[in-house]
Amino acid sequence: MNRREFLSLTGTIVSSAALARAADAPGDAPADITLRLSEVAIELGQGHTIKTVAYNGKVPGPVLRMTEDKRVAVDVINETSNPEIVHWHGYHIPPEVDGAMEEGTPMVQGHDRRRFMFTPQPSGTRWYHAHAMAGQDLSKGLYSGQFGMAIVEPRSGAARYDLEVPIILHEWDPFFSTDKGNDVEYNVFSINGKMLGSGEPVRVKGSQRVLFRVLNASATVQHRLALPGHTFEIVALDGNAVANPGKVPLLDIAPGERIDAIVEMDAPGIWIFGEEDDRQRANGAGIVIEYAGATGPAQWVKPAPFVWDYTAFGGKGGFPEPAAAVPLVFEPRFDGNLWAINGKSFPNTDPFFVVPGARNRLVFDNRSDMSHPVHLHRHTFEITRYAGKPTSGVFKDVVVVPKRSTVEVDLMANAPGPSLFHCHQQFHMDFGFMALMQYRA
Ligand SMILES: [Cu+2]
Repeated sequence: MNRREFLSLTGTIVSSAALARAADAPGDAPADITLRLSEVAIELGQGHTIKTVAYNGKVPGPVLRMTEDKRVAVDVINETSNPEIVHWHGYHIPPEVDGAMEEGTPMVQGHDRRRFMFTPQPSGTRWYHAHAMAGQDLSKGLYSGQFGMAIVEPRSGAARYDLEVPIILHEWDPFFSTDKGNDVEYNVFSINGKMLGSGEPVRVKGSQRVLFRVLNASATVQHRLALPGHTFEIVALDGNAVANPGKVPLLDIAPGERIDAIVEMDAPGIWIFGEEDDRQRANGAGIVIEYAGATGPAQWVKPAPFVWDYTAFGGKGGFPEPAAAVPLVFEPRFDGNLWAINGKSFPNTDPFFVVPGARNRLVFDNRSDMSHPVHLHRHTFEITRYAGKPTSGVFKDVVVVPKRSTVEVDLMANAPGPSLFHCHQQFHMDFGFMALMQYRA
């Protein structure tokens, strides 16, 4: 990847005119996309109907398709009585429309509506979801049904595949699993809004190349997925093409992450594409893949041990020195119920500053005994060093920082305005693990 490509992937120059136009009032022209938030009852499987808030009456919300650089008007109609907000995850769009109140995007009040206008970029597998605080209320934010996939099509050049299948993970019926109330577990799991065995199977034919666009829309759970008899060719992470597409036996995906994987359908049968964990799979975390003409029950085979490593999809590393390097230290506070960045918990965290128009390095230093999938809004970053290992060509907007280790990422600071940085684990984000990135004056 050369410098120009790096700039085009990681940088979006946002003009002040674009900012002024960003949050227009609803006009007479019809919206390109309408998202209607309402309370719904969703049948995940027999005997498992849950009440939640969802987009357009469905869980997940509709798969939205946009074209890179083609401006869209999105109407958000909130039919609930609570203020809500829709975040466009993985987009380089202005803070007024990005969908984080901490950046200045307005909430959509209960029984109100608001139009958001933006120019989708960059292309790739993106998503949209609630960005409201849930705190101790496990019915709100990403614990709810407010999530969906959004695909930004490139202006030109399409990937080669025969069939595209979204795979969207979520959990339901959450509860606090420890006396201290500092971890959340779930009774029910779903893919594409259905428990394993309850929805329609994914129907494939032998020798097809299937692009699975996998999205972990979980509030808190990292997942590992396998499809017995098949391997995954990883072509993109968080929607961004990787430097070194490689084949792996399973997918490891943290909350907020996306993986685009091509699977050659060369093992006829009926298979469970599912979570490695037996309890989660038994409670819904899977989907059936059915070859044309195959019969019998769906098969599961426990995958061999495998260690997921982002750097397997990267190059050798080696970068110019950044204009600035920003250390960000993650630590638990008190009894572990509150998280801190550089010693302070949100809303008291200090903003951190990057040099406009330049390469900036963020140095994540995780001094806790948990891994954290950290997310930066409105920017794409390139992993430059992962747990000590240099790499390049892996562009992401969420990266798992393993416990007791450091991860370094570079970003081009080309999207002025505040950008939210936080752990995508809702129970961490809501309890202090959040800070604003600002551009130096
Ligand atoms: Cu976290």
